[in-house]
Amino acid sequence: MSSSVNLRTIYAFAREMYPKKVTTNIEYGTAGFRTKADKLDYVMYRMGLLATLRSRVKGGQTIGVMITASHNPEPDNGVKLIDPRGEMLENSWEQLATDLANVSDKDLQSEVEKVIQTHNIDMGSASSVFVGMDNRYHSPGLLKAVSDGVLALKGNVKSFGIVTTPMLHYMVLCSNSCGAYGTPTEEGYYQKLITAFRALRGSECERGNYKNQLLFDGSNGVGARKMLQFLKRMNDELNVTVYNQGEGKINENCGADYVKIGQTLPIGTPDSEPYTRCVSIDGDADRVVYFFTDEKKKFHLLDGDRIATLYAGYLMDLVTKCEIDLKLGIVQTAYANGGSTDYIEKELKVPVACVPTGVKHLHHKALEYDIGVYFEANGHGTIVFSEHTKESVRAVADNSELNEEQIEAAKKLLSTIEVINETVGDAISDMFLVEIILQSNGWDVKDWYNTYTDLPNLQKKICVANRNIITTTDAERKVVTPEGLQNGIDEIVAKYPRGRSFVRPSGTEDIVRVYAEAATNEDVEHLVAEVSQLVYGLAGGIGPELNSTANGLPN
Ligand code: NG1
Ligand code: ZN
Repeated sequence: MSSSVNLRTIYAFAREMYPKKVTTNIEYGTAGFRTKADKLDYVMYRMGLLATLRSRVKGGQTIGVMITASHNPEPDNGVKLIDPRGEMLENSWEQLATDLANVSDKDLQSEVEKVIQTHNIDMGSASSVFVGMDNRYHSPGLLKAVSDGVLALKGNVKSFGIVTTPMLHYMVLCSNSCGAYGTPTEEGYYQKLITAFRALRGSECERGNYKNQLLFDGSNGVGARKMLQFLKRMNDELNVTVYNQGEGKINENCGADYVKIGQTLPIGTPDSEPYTRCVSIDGDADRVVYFFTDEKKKFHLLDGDRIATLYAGYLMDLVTKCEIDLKLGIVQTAYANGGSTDYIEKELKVPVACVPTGVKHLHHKALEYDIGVYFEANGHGTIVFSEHTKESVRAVADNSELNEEQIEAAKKLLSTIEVINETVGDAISDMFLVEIILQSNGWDVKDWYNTYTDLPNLQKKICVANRNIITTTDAERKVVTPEGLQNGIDEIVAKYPRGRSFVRPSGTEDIVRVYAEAATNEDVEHLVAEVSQLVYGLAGGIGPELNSTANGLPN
């Protein structure tokens, strides 16, 4: 190991600038590290160290560090590392991240040395770390801490300032693909998406029932700013009114999570005609949901399941027209509405897989298909295309001897690959593709909404002494421990037509989540109450049950 870095700097920096004052341990979970912003300085510094080590392990490829607490409230912040292909950090390194975050300042140097030795890292070798942040007021201070961590190991750090989470994922992949994925700049990102959007949308803005009018709730987050940047460059091709642009607190009474969980309009929604398309994204713009109100002002949600099915229908049509044999699949989690799963299996006739909650699980499963569409019901998702798919589609598009329709479909598919952010769910890119498809189908929200009916469903949060006594299997759909809980759930569920319920410990909050769906609103209320009662008793419930949240129920 050549070491051109004086590792004692690690402790000196930690002691002087980023001392660990917190004694409780923190865990790198599905959302990276996430907690109150004032407890994160030392974690950020240490993640700067880790990102530099990871970059050197990966032969100097760029690693991303995104500072955000996504849909969480303003006082929170968090950090996530991005791997070279723009993907979430590899599993085994999640444990290293947890270990590094929890050692004392004094042991920090030896923990770093351990990583260097285990991975045989040449500390004199090249490295590159990209850092980005959301628009919380404490993010710049945390970004400085990450940068100092990189500098302590004599790494190279580049700050992108305020960017959406998916933009930083994009930058990382662009940098590591030597520009093949796109230009690793903010302008490069806008131009890539706008060019593909234009190619697919053509000059016709309105078609059939599709109207070029959209209300966009930016959740007072970074996505609002970036949407405005897109619009500046887009000459009315998309008529978007952006609200919750940053005048209020991030995610407060607005944003995709608020809309999905509360089944309600975000604050500040402008008055509009019934059936006007409305979009809501979250604070770091990696989730998107659609919604509208009808003539009776009743709220209707079009969530991640709806977006996935819309995409799958469109892609199948293009693939068929291209006459290429490609395997398309949809990946969901247990939270996907049973109505959507039925529709995928019976109407679309597309294979559907169910994986545990957490984007990385969905992403990895989706990579098994030639074209993998994945979405969490909460609106996080994207499409991944295999190299084989890209090559075969390109071959059709370039073969002038084939018929026009076939070539046209292949060209459209190529532009679809360009408009989508393959690295991670991207609210704005996802929204562009939804708009393209609705326009291409000549659909308004009613047409989209009528493709299938969601089963009424409810979620509850239960406080228990130790949520980890609940363990699950079968993509979280069955409980393993505590004993008797699954049998109890089965007995309750059997009483309700189309009933389904599952229980799992949250990965991001200290609670247990109970999900239920059933044929009627009344049934689902009883079902979720009965299962919650059972969980409360068998898993050691404490305190009052927290808020219950409704999907598919009348307001
Ligand atoms: P947990 O808290 O593990 O349920 C939540 C979301 C996930 C995912 C993560 C990461 C639900 C039910 N769960 O996880 O889908 O988005 O946060 O942010 O929406
Ligand atoms: Zn997010």
